[in-house]
Formats: sequence, C-alpha cells, structure tokens
Amino acid sequence: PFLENVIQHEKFLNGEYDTTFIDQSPELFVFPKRKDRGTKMLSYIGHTTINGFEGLTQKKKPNFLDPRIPNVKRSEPHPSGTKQILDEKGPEGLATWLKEQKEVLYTDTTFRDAHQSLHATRFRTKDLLQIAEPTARLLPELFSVEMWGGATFDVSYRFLKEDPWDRLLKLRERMPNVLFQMLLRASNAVGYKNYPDNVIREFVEKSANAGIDVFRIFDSLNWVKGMTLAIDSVRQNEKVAEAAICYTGDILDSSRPKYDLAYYRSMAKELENAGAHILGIKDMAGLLKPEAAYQLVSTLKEAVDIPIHLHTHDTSGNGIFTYAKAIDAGVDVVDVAASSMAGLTSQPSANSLYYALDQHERKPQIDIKAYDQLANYWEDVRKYYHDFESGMMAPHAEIYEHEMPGGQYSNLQQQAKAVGLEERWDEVKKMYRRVNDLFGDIVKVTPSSKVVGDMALYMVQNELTEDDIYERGESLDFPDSVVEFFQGYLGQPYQGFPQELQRIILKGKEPIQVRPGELLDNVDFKELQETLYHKLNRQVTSFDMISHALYPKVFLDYNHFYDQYGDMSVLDTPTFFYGMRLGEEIEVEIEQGKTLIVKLVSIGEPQLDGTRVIYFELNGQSREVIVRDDS
Ligand code: 3PY
Ligand code: ZN
Repeated sequence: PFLENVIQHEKFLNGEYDTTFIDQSPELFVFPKRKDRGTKMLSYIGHTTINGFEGLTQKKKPNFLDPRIPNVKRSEPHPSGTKQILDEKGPEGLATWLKEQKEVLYTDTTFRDAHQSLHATRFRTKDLLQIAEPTARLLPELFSVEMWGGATFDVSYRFLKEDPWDRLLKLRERMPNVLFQMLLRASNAVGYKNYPDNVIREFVEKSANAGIDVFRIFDSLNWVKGMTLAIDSVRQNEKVAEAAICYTGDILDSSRPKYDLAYYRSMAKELENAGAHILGIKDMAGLLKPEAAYQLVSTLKEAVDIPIHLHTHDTSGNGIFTYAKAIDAGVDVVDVAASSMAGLTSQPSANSLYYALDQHERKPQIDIKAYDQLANYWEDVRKYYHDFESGMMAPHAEIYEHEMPGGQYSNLQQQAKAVGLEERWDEVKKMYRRVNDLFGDIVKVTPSSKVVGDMALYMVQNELTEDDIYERGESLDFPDSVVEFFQGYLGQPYQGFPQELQRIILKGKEPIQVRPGELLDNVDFKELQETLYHKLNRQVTSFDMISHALYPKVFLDYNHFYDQYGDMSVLDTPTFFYGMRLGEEIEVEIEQGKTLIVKLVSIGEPQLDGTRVIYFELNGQSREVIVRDDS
C-alpha cells in the first residue's frame, strides 16, 4: 500500500518529487482500511430491510418481473449518428446540417426530464445503463438523448447515493453515436444559486470532456446577461451551445402583455448574437398553446438563422397538438419521451407524435417498432419507482392557471408533504400563482420557481395573504431563498422587482444589480484539492472538486455513505429501495466478472440497545450484521 500511495500521489504524478518528498508527505503513510465490500453491502441491505428507504412509505418489497430488454446485436459497431456529425463538422456544421433536414428530429428525454418530472428524478443509473445500448442501436436517428443536468446531479448524490459523473461516463461508453444533451441552469450550473465564474467554466469543461455534447443553457429569469459566461464556456470547448428562452405567460392573451411575441423575438436575437448554435424554446410548464406555438415558431424562424429546438411538458394534455403546430411552423427538433414515460408532467409521447404525423411531410425517420420495444422496458422499470409518482392521473388543464414547471410539480408536492401541507395541496397550487403575481409575474423555472414555491408554502403555512405581506411584512421572517431573490442573487427579472415589496422583504439590505458572479470569489481548486485529500483520505479527481464546489455538504455526505456501505449503485433497484425478503436470494455483480450471491436467512429480535442481528449467507458462507432498528 505504501508504494501504491507513492505512485498515486499528486506530486509524484506531476513529477514534483525530490529527496524531501517522503518526509514531507505524511499522507503516504495513511493506508486505506481493508475494505470488506461484502460486509458493507450486507449492512446496507440489512439497514434498508429493517428501516426502509428515505421518502418511501412502503417498506415491504413488492414482486417485480424482470424488465423486457430488446434484443440487439452487441458485437457489431454502433450505427453512426449525430455524434459523428458533430465530431466531423463541429458545432456550426452540425447546426447547418440540422437546418437542412426536412423531417423533424427527436430529442429523447426519457433518461432525464421524464423521470425528473414524473418521479422526482429518482431513476438509478443501473436502470438507465441496461437500456442505453439498445437505445443507441435502435434509435440512431435521434438528434440527441437528454440524460444529465437539471436535478440529476443533486438527486444522484443526495438520494440515490450515486456519482453523477459515473452515470455520464458509463452511458457514454454504451452510446457512442448519439449526441448527449444536458440541461444547464447557466450561472446556477446544476444547483439552485449562482456560482463563481471559474466553477461554471470548470463545470462546463469537465462535463464536455466526460461526454456532454449539447448544453441547453437557460437563465431562470430569462436574463441574458446571466447566460453569456456559460455560452462562451461551451463554445470554447467546441460543443453545442443551445441557448434557451423560457416560455412563460401566454402570447395569445392580450390582457397579459408582459411576455408578448416581441419580447421573445428580441430575446431570440440576443441569444443568437451571444453565440448560440441552436435556439431552445423551453416551455418548462407546458403553457405554450398550439396556436401560440405556431405564431412563436414562425416568428422566431424569421428572426434568427440558427435551428430551433422546442421543449414542452404535456401536463395539459395538449402537447402533441402544440408540437404538430410547431412542426408546421418549421421547428427543427422537439423533445419527446418513450410512450410509457410520456404524458402528464413529462414530455409528449415520441410514439404518439410519430403516428400523429402520418402522411405529414415532416414525419420523423425513426423505427417506431423499436421505439415501442424500448417503451416496454421503461414500462417495466417504471414500476420500481411507483412510490415516487405524483398521483396525477389525468391531464391537468389547471396548469394554465398555476404555471408550475413539470419538473417542480412532484418535488413541491413532496416539500408540501414534508411540512404537513399534504392535505392543502390545492391551496398551495393556487398560492403559487398568487405569489407569481405578487412578485410581478416572473419567469418560473429552477431556481426562480423554487423561490415562488417556498413563498407559497410559507404563506399557506402561516395563513398569509398579499395584503398581510404589505401590511405586516416588516415583522415577518421570509424564507432565505425569497430574501436572496429580492437581493438580486439570482439575477434581474424582466422589468425589475416590485419596489415596495422589495423594500419590505429586504428590511434595509441593499440589493445588487450586477451579475452575481462578479461579486463571488473564484474557488481555489488547488487548495480545495489539498483539503479534500485530507477529508476523503484518497486521491481527489477534478470531478470530485467540482461536485464539492457545487454541493459541499451533499458531496461529503455521499462520501461518508460510500465509506460506510460502499458502492450501492451495483444493487438492483428493488433491493436498493426495499432490501430483501426473508429467504430471498439475489446476485450482485460488484465489478465486471465478480458476482456475489446474497441470501437473507433470518432477522433477529430487537435487542435492548435498539439493534437487531441480521443473518445472511454470502456466497454460501454465514455472515451476520448488526443493524439499528429506527422504528
Ligand atoms: C431543471 O432546471 O431541472 C428543469 O428541468 C427546469 O425545467
Ligand atoms: Zn422540462
């Protein structure tokens, strides 16, 4: 182990060693504890069997059938796709190619936004990996697969105990032919607040190196000034900058003129001038009505020279109609999900849209039978995540009232539940809209949507009305996110903040008008590497450093979990969420070619100290672990 420490040491790797190297590097003598992966894993399984999984009310493990995985010939080379076009022609060349296509193209969002919007982003890497190669082989005509970004990053570490970088790298290996797309919240990266400029640059560079091709960049207030750093960083890495307009309000409603056609046209021009290769229209709540889609896309097609990519959510049930009109108006790409993961707060169904375009000259060129088979897989896997479903059973036309983003719906519902407002969910939704109006009608998408959500919960919980805020605001303690928003830390909303309200909320604090990144100190990555090296007691990768810069506590908690239990991404999802049934036997491939066979033999009675002994067989040998019973 000493030699291993030496050859892995950063100074050694950088050639910075001399005769003092060993004396001055006490960390060379820190040896990792002998890791017994088997016992750690049994501890996790035992713990989950007894105590369940955070956020799941059900503890008993249901029976699931094995998911149907389409048969594909894995030995042949992958068919070539858009990834090869980008690699050959570069981002400008790709954009030109895209504009030349007669048919509409698809971005498949099943790997990201679909489960973010239906299941609070809880799908695990293992379930994505199983279908990655079949997807790449069966749907090489896709424009892209959206598989990263948004809430993925945070949820992976926080709830799934997985490394999001690992997801990206492993998917990339299995899908070398189709463009990988991520959602980047501009200066908020994949978080909920503005980060220092060098964190954004590093994040983009490392994501590009690890496999992201298309960055959909948006600002949660449509503040272009907040987007240019991210756009520039993507361009520097020779990847595709898809700069997006967030669609809010209703261009057809003349009584609500704040966000009209002229507003969107002017923003589209600004984004093109800022260097966008593709213009995104990000209809995060699904508010874009069919006729509005026709008018918007026609207008923007005229206004800009770059291709247009439309994203919507099918919450109202009108998504296919909206896409059909946008396709008539010349939109180049639309976001869809495999049918079994589509509809409601997710994207419209790829399969349904295909049929809706029968005999249409822009019908997409995809193998619909293959898409159906892929949808079968997702249908089976979706059952594992049943407990995270929002309970929405049918289209919600009320979305046009509350305007809540699809990706927020299931999350805010969980947040409401956590503060005891489950029964008052209808009120929370209504309040969400009232808060929007109180704030001056703002764009609502992560993280500005979270501010509106936090304020709505706060007002319902404390029985407050708009009048109360104005009359008694001075004595109220507003949620931190609301105060920071009014300070300008998420940027500037279109037409500014309502000033009287801002004064009440800030209670004497000075708001800022500059880009928040200008006020934040850059992160010293060299120093961070040192610090982390001592905290983690292992080599620190540049991925680790970025994760820590974005989410310090979440990242360290994940590492603590990892030390305690090991890599639990290897477990099948039912076992990860529910543990094991008495007498059950499972196989766990802990690394390629190395499989453990685990059997749960018996569970001891609770002892005086609140623990239980759990008896397993691991590859035929008896093993026991002691687990605290938290019930
Ligand atoms: C996200 O930022 O995670 C979103 O999906 C916003 O729509
Ligand atoms: Zn979305």
